[in-house]
Amino acid sequence: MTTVRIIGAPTDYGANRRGVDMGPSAIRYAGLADQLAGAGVETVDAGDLAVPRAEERDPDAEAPRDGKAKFLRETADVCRRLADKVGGTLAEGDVPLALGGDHSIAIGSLVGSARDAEIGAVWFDAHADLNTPATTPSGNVHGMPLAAALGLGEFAGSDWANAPGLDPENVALVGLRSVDDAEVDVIRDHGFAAYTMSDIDERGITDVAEEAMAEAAAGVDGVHVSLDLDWLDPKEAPGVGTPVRGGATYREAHSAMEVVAESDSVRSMELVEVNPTLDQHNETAELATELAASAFGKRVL
Ligand code: EXY
Ligand code: MN
Ligand code: MN
Ligand code: MN
Repeated sequence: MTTVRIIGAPTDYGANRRGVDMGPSAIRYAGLADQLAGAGVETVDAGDLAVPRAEERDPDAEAPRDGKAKFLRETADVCRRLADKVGGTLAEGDVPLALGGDHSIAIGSLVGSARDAEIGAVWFDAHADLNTPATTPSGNVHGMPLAAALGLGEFAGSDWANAPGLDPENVALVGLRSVDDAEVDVIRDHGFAAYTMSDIDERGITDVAEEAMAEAAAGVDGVHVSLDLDWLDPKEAPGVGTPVRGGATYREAHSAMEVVAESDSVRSMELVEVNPTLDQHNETAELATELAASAFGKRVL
């Protein structure tokens, strides 16, 4: 039986809105452990990483040489510790499930997941998260985690952000609809498998998700599944800090997670960007728990 170890990373250092640090609590309260039990997996809760409040820190304490990245020192500290937890979980034979927090925590998840392995990554997100300190329009690190883990731009050679076991040919982005010009160039230059909402409209989610998982899993030890709740349409998932209209529907999201489960290649996963202060009756957190259960194999029959 698979054991999923839940690791909370209650950060909002990388986001432009406060409140996403309450995500782990909201997701647990919404019934994550029960949902996963329904998928036939055992869960162990490793608790939350200790994260100092943003108000107590200086966002510009460690300015990058080139460009802007707020709370970079704090983000590095959280991601180093998360990488240790994720890597340690895998070393013990369990599957790590990280709960954000904003999407900057993915740097820690990816570095930890790739510690002793070659991995792929599938990125369910409205955004590409491929900015660097030099290209970011906002300075928010939640718009940079994929670039960071791939060691792009100012992240090249980083001792905490770069995951050498992750290569661009094993990265697939699914559901794109808000991509900055500099990110479009990165996608073209590196040849990522990138699927927009229009691709999903034209081909259907099952076809797109199957191809994305196959791209991510080709020739590697396993796949990290990064689920940013803003991948879904804001009508389904209102409790996110950077909503973008025209996202995945409830059924499309479940179908995609069912494809994820069927691929039998999930090595690690994260649920990020749930912001309870913007939610309605915790429904976005609830949806996150349901989608995690589908990704770990829950079926009606
Ligand atoms: N591309 C924009 C930026 O870098 O500021 C917005 C990024 C939002 C990232 C969200 C969580 O996925
Ligand atoms: Mn994201
Ligand atoms: Mn996003
Ligand atoms: Mn490599």
